[in-house]
Amino acid sequence: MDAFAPAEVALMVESQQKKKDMARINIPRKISTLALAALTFGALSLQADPLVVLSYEYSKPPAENYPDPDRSKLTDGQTVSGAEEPSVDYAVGWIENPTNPDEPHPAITFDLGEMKYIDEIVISYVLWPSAGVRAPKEVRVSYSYDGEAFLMEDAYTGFDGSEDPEASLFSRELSVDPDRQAARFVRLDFRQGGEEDPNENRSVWHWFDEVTFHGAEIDDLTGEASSRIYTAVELEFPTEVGRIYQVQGSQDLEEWEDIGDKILGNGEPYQLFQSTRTEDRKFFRVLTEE
Ligand SMILES: [Ca+2]
Repeated sequence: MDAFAPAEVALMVESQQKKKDMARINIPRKISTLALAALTFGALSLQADPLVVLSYEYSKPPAENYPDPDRSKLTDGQTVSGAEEPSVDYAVGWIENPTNPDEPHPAITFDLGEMKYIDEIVISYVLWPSAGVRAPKEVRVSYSYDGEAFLMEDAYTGFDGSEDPEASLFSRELSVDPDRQAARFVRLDFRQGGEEDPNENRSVWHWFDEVTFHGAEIDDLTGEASSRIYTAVELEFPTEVGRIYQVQGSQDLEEWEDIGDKILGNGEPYQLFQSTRTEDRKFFRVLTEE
């Protein structure tokens, strides 16, 4: 049996309509500020600066003749194509047998030092087709906050293995877009391109000469990430000891929904705080029973 019969509601509203039992409140949807816009634009401009790489590790040591003993070749700003004299000395590489599917893939894990927002990763890879240095087939990118658990593996296949008429040894870039991924560690897991390789029964080289990360410090983006102002309402109504109350809300004065549980009056005013961030307007009423 419904304790709040329509007749009781009508009686209550009629008798105390202009007091506290029903509040009609028009609610603005959201408040925008110029300060928010300024923060957003400020954050976007930060993307131009590369993120600092603290260190990186290889899952599989590079080949002896194209090594990276100080683990600096991928972050020193030098590339084969950027050098006055293109040289294999700028590259770090692995030789792989495309016909052996069990051969371990080279993976490189970069440590950005702390959690950062990552918007773009630019991988510079080296091509020297006449020497068997070819584009990888794909790179699988995964992310971690602690260097242990890696999540969100995405595969990118945009490597371009076509030759360059201007040079026999050159580097080329692949840009991948993680869409503002937050991470401290990024792992690039390279897969060989045996199927498309014209010499697919021979071992092929995969060489890399630079990897850069673009994004933003998370601290710089707290304004964009968390600054929102939404409206809410605070209702208050008096209660009588032993009387039971039920707050209801409606957007059209036709359909009413209970807000929270029934309240047992204690003689003190009762306060209720309600978020209204998803609603243009809302009406409230309090039902009671004897
Ligand atoms: Ca380099």
